[in-house]
This record gives sequence, C-alpha cells and structure tokens, in this order.
Amino acid sequence: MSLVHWIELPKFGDSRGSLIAIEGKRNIPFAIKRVYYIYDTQSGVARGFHAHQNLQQVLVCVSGSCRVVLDNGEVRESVDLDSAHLGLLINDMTWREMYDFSGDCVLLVLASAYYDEADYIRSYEEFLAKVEKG
Ligand code: T46
Repeated sequence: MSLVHWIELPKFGDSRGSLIAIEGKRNIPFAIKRVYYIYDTQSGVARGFHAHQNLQQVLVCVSGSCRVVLDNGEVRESVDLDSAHLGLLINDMTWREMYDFSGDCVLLVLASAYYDEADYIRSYEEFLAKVEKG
C-alpha cells in the first residue's frame, strides 16, 4: 500500500487569479490545531528526519517545490511537492525527510495537534523498533 495520500484542494480561479480555501474536518481529515510554514530554506539543506507518535499533518507546497521521502519501516517512497492545490497527508508513525527545496519554496503545514517535542521520534533505529513492535 502506498504511503502517498494526496488531498485535492478545490481551486477557485477567475480572471484575477487563484484562491484555495482549507477547512479542518472538511477538506482536511482532522481539526487543525496548528499551522506553520517553512521557507527561505538554504540550498542543499535537508529537513525532517523524524516521525511522530500521534500527529497527522497535511503538507502543501504553496510556492516553489521540494521533495518529501516517506518511510513506514517497510516501504520508502519519494514524492515531489510542487502544487498549491495538492496536500500530502502524513499519518503518525511515518518517518519523513524533506529535500531539494527550491529558493522560492514555501511549505505550509497543517497539524492535528499543538507542538510537542515529546511526540517526536528523532532516531531512525528507535522508529524501526517501535514499528516492529506494532
Ligand atoms: C514535520 C516537518 C514536516 C516549534 O517551536 N513549533 C512548531 O510547531 C514546530 C513545527 C517547530 N518548532 C521549533 C522546533 C525547532 O527548534 O522549530 C525548530 C525547527 O523544527 P524542526 O527541526 O522539527 O523542523 P523540521 O523542518 O525538521 O520538521 C518540521 C516539523 O517539526 C515536523 O513536525 O513533520 O516539519
């Protein structure tokens, strides 16, 4: 089963340009408790390298592009984010790495929970041990 779950965000466009509306529990499958965005990422930098124990997130590349690697301990998949109307849903216990940020990349992230450092698994070995245990 693929780890890549896209959410199509409806685009309202007219002669003035485009508008996308995001609503928790409507076009996003959870109540949105937190929003953050990653931008000005320096060339060659990679981010992420962790999993979450209890967090769902949707990543939307609202400008530019980047690449996201997802890994559930068995399957590893790489996906390009370059569209403001596509959200990438990442469920908990999924290892993620982000690469190849374009200079104009703005990566918007919608999260199901408030920030909690204790929710992060930052060691790949620890992540594998946890998924193997089930
Ligand atoms: C994720 C990927 C996609 C906060 O104080 N509050 C926050 O809500 C977040 C997300 C981060 N921070 C602080 C913690 C660190 O001192 O911001 C700093 C950078 O965070 P981090 O190194 O975790 O950033 P990334 O880009 O590696 O990962 C982030 C999210 O943390 C993570 O949940 O899934 O983006």
